[in-house]
Amino acid sequence: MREVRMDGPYRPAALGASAQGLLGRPVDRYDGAAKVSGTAGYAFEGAPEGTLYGHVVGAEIGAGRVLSVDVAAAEAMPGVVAVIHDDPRMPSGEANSEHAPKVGPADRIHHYGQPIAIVVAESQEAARAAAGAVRIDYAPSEGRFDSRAAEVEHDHKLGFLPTIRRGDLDAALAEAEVVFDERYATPVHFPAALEPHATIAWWDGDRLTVRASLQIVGAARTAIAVALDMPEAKVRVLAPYVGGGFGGKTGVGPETILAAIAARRTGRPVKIALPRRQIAYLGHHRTDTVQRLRIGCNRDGRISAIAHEGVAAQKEDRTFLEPIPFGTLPLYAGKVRHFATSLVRVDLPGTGAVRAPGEAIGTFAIECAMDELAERLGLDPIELRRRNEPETDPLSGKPFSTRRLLDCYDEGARRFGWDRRAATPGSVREGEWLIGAGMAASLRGNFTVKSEARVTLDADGRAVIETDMTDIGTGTYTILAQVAGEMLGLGVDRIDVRLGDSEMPPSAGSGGSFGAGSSASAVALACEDILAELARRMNAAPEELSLKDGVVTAGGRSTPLADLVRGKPIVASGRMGPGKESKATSQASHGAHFCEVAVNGVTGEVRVRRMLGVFDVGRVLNEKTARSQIVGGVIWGIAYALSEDGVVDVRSGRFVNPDFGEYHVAVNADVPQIECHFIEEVDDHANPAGAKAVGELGISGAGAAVANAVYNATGVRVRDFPITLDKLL
Ligand code: MCN
Ligand code: MOS
Repeated sequence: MREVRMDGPYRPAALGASAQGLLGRPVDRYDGAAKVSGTAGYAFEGAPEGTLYGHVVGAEIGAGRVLSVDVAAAEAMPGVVAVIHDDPRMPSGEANSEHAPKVGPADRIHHYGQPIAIVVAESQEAARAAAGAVRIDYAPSEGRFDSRAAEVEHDHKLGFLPTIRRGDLDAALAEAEVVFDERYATPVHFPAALEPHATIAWWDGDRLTVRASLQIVGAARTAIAVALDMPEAKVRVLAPYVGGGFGGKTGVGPETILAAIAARRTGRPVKIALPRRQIAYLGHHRTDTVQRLRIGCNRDGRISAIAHEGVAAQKEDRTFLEPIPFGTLPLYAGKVRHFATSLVRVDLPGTGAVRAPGEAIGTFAIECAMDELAERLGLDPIELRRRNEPETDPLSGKPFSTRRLLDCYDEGARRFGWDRRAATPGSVREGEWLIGAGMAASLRGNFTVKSEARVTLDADGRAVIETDMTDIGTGTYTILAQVAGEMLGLGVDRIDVRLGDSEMPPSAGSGGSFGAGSSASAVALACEDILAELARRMNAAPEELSLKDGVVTAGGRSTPLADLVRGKPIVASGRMGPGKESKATSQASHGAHFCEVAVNGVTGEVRVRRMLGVFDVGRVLNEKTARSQIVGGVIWGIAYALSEDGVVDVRSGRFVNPDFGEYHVAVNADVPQIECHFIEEVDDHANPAGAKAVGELGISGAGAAVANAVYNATGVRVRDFPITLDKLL
């Protein structure tokens, strides 16, 4: 086992050498053919013989108690095998590593849609039909469904981002020559992954296997074991292919626990895929927010004080809290700094991590505020940002590991043609269309998370990579093959990547945009160990070794890799974890978004015409998949700015629009050409792969760039998102 903790910068020599030029290349997806040909086994597919179908019966009130459950009529329906509502471990909600689910008969209703029973039948249709025949009597009570009306708690212990109060804000604002103070609001957002939350569960004696759609296999195994009160060693979790998660699958949905309960009760495998409208209630969503942004500066725009405060909602038994000002923390200079997220308790489904928790919606406030402030000061928005670019982390004083934000502004401005933007809002017209341009900074914190991988080099000169890491559409399969191929001198067709199985070495999982850097590093370290062993077999020093196309050369001698392996495969493991360096440096990925919109002067319709961004993400592991990640994030930004709007019926605690018919994610017609460029600087402080966060970077700031462009086009500043046409007229 080669273990490296990031106690200092570290770069494996074979990555530095880049002898194959493979890492970073826009290699096609390793799993692409399997996906497009329908042979990739997603959670709901390829069930064992005799698998039954489950359908969850959810509460039809938002708060109160269950008085009685009558399953007789449902049980009598054709094809029904069991209707379960009395299992002592019935989950009332989602489980995750920070939170064991509430267990026990679900007689108290915490939110609309909470699982009350599960119907198991021979077909999906039979299960669903019988679910409608389960009769439940309720005693409803008053619920807290309106987050804007609920009591605000400032003093709470929720979330990972504590309240930060540095310096005397009131005094600093009183002294400032210019004071900016505005409020912004964002609505509920659903993660909206295309693949529904789905599980197949089966038992072999007292051993449980679940194949589920989830992001973090190891944490899921723990959560399942806790929920079912069984030893972790007896739970196996498989997630080889995941059709998107976007944070919504970081935990374990109640459907997974229910499938396991139903499989135990019936003695047969059970599978459940949640219908779209149930996902909103049984999964989590992003809280709506109200945010206040205060900035004090002098007439030159030099910031002396910055305060970003917000209110986020959560249900009673969960500990997550959207870290609203997270992205603002290291973005701009300024001595006095206040950051806080207050809490409102609501009787709605839980809020949780959705792509870029904090930054995705916090950047609406800070990046629109910077745009507004620039205009008040008569400064170009990029110039205002430039004047406030900190040299070290403005909160901790730590050096940045790498930070190329100014370069992102410069290159973005040049490529976009920013100098042609008309500074006066509403001044460019094309017929009935008003044209505008806007920009915003992008930032996503970078985390280093313990990750392990095993690499086996076999006698055919092929390498096998194993780790419990997932590929949720991100490109994990491809980048891990590239890392091993780069270091071992093999084409990606000589590498087998096996992911998403809790029996494999534990990884960081896909979350927090730490997955690629962490798991690629673990694979790199395992490969370093293999190289050391090959060197030993060649009687050479590792640095003398060069590998290409399956041939190892050292000291003028060349040997086929397969000959060196001879019969017995070489097996090596790598483990990477955070260390002193991770704490000593301030780490984030950065970028700059540029946007051009056309707003119809008659109808208020907004069309995004062009988006362009330049990003600093450390080493780019695969130019194609990294670009896809950014483009995906930018599309989210467009939708957050213009259409995504989860509406709560505050009388009932129901969502008004929990499906794709009514909850409007951006579709092709909403999305223009998106350009994405990288400024590459390998970040040796971050992890051995030198790679920083990408998955959640594209969304950060993208919506604000759209909002700022809409303002530039129209002169109308909308601070209550999304910017629907009624708000522009
Ligand atoms: N990458 C790269 N160079 C880097 C870093 C990453 O080329 N320096 C590319 C790789 O293809 C890598 C991908 O970007 O597989 C994402 O890497 P990373 O930023 O480390 O993110 P994770 O692997 O941890 O993936 C999770 C992240 C998160 S937290 C959310 S939310 C999100 C996201 O990725 N959900 C997604 N992107 C998503 N993309 C898809 N298609 N589906 C989701 O559900
Ligand atoms: Mo991403 S919201 O951290 O899974």
